[in-house]
Amino acid sequence: MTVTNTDKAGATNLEAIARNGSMLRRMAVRIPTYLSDLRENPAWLPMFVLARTMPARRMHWLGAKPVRASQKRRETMFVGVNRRDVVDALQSDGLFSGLVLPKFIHEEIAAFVRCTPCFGNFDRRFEFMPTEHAQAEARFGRPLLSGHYFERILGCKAAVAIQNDPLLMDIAQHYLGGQAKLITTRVWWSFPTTQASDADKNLASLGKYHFDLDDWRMLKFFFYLLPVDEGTGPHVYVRGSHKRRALKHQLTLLVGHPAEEVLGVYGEQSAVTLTGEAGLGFVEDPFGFHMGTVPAHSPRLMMEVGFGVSPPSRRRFHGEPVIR
Ligand SMILES: O=C(O)CCC(=O)C(=O)O
Repeated sequence: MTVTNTDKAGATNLEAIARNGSMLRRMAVRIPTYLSDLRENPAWLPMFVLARTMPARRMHWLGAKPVRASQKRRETMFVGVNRRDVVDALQSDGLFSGLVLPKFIHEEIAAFVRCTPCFGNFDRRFEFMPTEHAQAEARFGRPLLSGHYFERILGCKAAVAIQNDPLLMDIAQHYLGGQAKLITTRVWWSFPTTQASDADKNLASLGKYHFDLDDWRMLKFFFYLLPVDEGTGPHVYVRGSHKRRALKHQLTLLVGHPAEEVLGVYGEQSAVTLTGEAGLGFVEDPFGFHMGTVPAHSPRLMMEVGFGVSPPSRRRFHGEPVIR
């Protein structure tokens, strides 16, 4: 069969239509959450519009306050970590990996979540035990890509101890400025599952490079609570993308962009895939491009502690979007 230029152009148009359709579906799923953020805090809108542009961000960073020396020194659970090294790496790469949780801490959280029901795909109607994921998919008749604990995780003393560890606040203040405050604490599973929809992957921030626009300046600490290898849905971060932005990634409505487009700007070698033992922690500036990947064989159990500079949103504190 001969393929003519008209056939090729037709195929390219169809691909473009399919891409745009998927892009609109990805955006549509977040709209109820955006509207709720706007109602809760009208200052969210200028942030959401402007914080994607480098000039506006730079202006905002100028408002970073100096850190006041604390009177009492509190013990951290993290051994052998130098705050200055972490902040230097964040400033140059947007990423520091090498925080290690004590064994008893990640084991206590893993034990707590194994006997606590979680909510599938961020939806409180899909409540199930994480050990019964396959049965839950059959019961609810849909793929369940994630299982969140929302506020339930505050019932676990070890998770609260991580959230309140003084080293995290110290790093956050020295990176974001003296205004740094805790804005998220969440623990969730990402499950291997087939046929998850684009909308579910988008809500779970899986499979697509994106940057976060929840605040003007943010920092996220992530901890693996079980071992993570290539098949367990590792997190990927694009080094340097937090401080250098192509114009097309500033003047865009979308926070998610295709891998070839992102890596075309920053280079394949800038993408760091974070694998490691249970307890591995890393911290990133989530304005840099990043994503989770869909686990191929084993569920991933992850904790996030996020810092920002604006008052925390009630809804977002445990990572809960608005589902319609
Ligand atoms: O699940 C992950 O590794 C990614 C999480 C993420 O993208 C986010 O919190 O913004």
